[in-house]
Amino acid sequence: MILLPDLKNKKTAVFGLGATGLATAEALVASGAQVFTWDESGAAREKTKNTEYLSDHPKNWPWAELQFLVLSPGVPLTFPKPHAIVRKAKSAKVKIIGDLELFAMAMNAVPEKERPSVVAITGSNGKSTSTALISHILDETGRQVFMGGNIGIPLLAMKPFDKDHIYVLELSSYQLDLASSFRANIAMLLNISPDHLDRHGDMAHYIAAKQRIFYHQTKDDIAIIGVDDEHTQGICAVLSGRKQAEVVPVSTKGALGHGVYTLDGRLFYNFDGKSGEAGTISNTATLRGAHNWQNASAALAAAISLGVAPSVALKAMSRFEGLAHRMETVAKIGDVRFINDSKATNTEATAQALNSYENIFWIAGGKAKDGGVKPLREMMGPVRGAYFIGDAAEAFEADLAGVVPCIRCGNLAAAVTRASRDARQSGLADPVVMLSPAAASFDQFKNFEDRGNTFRRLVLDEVAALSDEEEAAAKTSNGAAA
Ligand code: UMA
Ligand code: ADP
Repeated sequence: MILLPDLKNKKTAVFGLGATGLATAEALVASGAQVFTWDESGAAREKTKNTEYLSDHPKNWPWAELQFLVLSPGVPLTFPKPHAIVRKAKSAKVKIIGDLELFAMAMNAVPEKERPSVVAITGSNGKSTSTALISHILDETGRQVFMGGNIGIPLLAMKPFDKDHIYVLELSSYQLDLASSFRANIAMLLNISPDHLDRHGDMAHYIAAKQRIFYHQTKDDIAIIGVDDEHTQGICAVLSGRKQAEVVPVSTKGALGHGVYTLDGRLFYNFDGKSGEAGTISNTATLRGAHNWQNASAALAAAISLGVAPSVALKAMSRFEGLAHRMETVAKIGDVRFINDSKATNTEATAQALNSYENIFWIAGGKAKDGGVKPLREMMGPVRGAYFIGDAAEAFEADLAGVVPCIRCGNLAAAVTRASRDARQSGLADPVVMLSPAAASFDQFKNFEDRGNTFRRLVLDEVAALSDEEEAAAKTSNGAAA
């Protein structure tokens, strides 16, 4: 765990006792602080039994003495409206921070020359893939690499700092919104498309939160930025003008005079006085599709910046196993491939998935985000049938009716059965049944992992049922032959 400086006997508060809150409370206690916690769920509060950070309702907290309030990322700070705890903290003039700010406070307390390296990754899509890919490359090259943040291991539960460590952090817009002194040696913004607008209010606020990843960088630092969308292009122009850190643009749409780019499935680099071709990425199955080439290009830029030879980075990428729930092949029945892309919770991520295959039997829906799926109308070329589930089903059908055959299935089980049957009977070459929801999971599932795991189980049940049927048919025909 990471210990925090100057908190001995100081009073602090933590609101929200999920992964972030629990790790934060433990780190604060271990740092000598007195910690007051609360969560609106009784079950979450139960977890504080037998700990030194017992829950007590915020009305009983010593507000006048609190150093700060650590807010969990899932608690609304500003939109749709500030949570009551936010309003209370503001009226009591108590600073509101997140776990990223505590990570920064711990790092800033280390003398500069003894600090470990920090690589921070954000973007609307591709954060987890890029974070895991960079960690994998560094791990293969023998570095002491630690991966955490929004990807699952809370920031303060990571290994204590050591000069030789490299921390590779996936950061969400919620975490960035609650940090004011965080500095990354290598900061990466992959792309920006509409997401989480319910929490940020509008695109301008969402973009502002993402941009915070570059705050506090100095001329010794590297800013890696995807320039394939208009929002990040604007940010890249501003950063380049500011000359605060070395800016390394990344693209999959064409050659760059300065930066890292993919052209015809090959990766090229041209920055920091080095240029050349690193190798071919298009034959790495776990990094299929232009969106993954964006992740690979950005990862190459980070690896080169940390002294890894480009060809060595490429070789490591070819051994990347990929992450579950991101365009993950879970089974094949005959010619039909079943793909779990449950992590595609917005239209941009689903657009990438639909662009990567032909003859798709597409399962989508869940808890819709602002804007629906109208932007996907032009992506329906390879889609042979759309099978909608969850709260969003009706709205998705209204957005895509007339462009693609739409079938409302209610739940995932019905959708898998129907899509699987249609794909098998289609007679098309290499059909694909793909769960790529373009929506959040919370209407029917605990989270995207639960949704993806349910899909995998349903598909494996389907595989078992079909092989039973085949066996029975073979027995019958053998019997008939006898
Ligand atoms: N809670 C309240 N009141 C509220 C909201 C929440 O009391 O108004 C309580 C809940 O009862 C619950 C706890 O807060 O007990 C949940 O806290 P949280 O929603 O902040 O989630 P954590 O468990 O701390 O997980 C967070 C990230 N979740 C969010 O940002 C929503 C996890 O990212 C991350 O892995 C974890 O910290 C460790 O860093 C998940 C995620 O969905 C993967 N992230 C979003 C995304 O990727 O799109 C940003
Ligand atoms: P995040 O952590 O930002 O949600 P993931 O790597 O988990 O990103 O991928 C989430 C979804 O987005 C998956 O469906 C994946 O196929 C898609 N995706 C991955 N990388 C990108 C990218 N660079 N651009 C757009 N979509 C992407």
